[in-house]
Amino acid sequence: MRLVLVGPPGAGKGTQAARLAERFAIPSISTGDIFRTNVKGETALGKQAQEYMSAGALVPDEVTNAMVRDRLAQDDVAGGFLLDGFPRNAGQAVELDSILEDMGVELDAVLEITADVTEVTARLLNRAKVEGRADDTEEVIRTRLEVYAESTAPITSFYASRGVLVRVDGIGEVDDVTTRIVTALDAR
Ligand code: B4P
Repeated sequence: MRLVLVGPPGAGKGTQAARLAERFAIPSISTGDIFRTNVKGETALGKQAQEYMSAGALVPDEVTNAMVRDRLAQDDVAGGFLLDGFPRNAGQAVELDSILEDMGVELDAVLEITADVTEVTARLLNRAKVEGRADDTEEVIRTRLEVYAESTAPITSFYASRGVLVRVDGIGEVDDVTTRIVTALDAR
């Protein structure tokens, strides 16, 4: 199974990615998690990413694309993978096509998890209280949602036109959303 997970911040990508990775026994690759680990470890990559992340902007494509290409060159993706949060704009989608072509593989599905602005804002503000993530403030959440609408949402049409897009409602209990996703993927 080779999957991409797309959805606005707070739709539940990271939450569902962990469950899907376990179910399909594939590695979950979250660009957001990789960046956060590097910011925490104060690596060169973390220093490059930090200012963009805390402002709610996308980390530049040349940094993100190179990082994903390296990650997908590792042995554990041979049996499949789940990309959580990549691609996030048209340039990254083109790069992913090129990486997959070099690997001689194709995506099985691009899973879009939907949730409205009111719901995702409430979830992220709640997460701010629990985890204290720097990009979960009201102002930065607004920017992240704008970036999603402008840069990321358009790539779903691109994947729909290829017939690989699977859209699932992300509102409701986490278990119910997982069941919806698995049912939708099985139906393909
Ligand atoms: P991400 O880490 O991808 O952050 P996110 O969009 O907020 O999603 P996340 O996976 O964390 O949250 P989820 O919806 O699961 O990106 C962070 C930043 O990294 C970006 O802004 C950008 O700067 C940078 N970045 C990442 N990828 C990049 C790329 N490709 N290019 C450039 N820059 C990139 O969950 C949110 C909350 O909702 C959680 O608290 C969860 O518990 C809760 N929740 C989940 N499901 C729920 C449900 N069904 N009901 C109630 N609550 C639920």
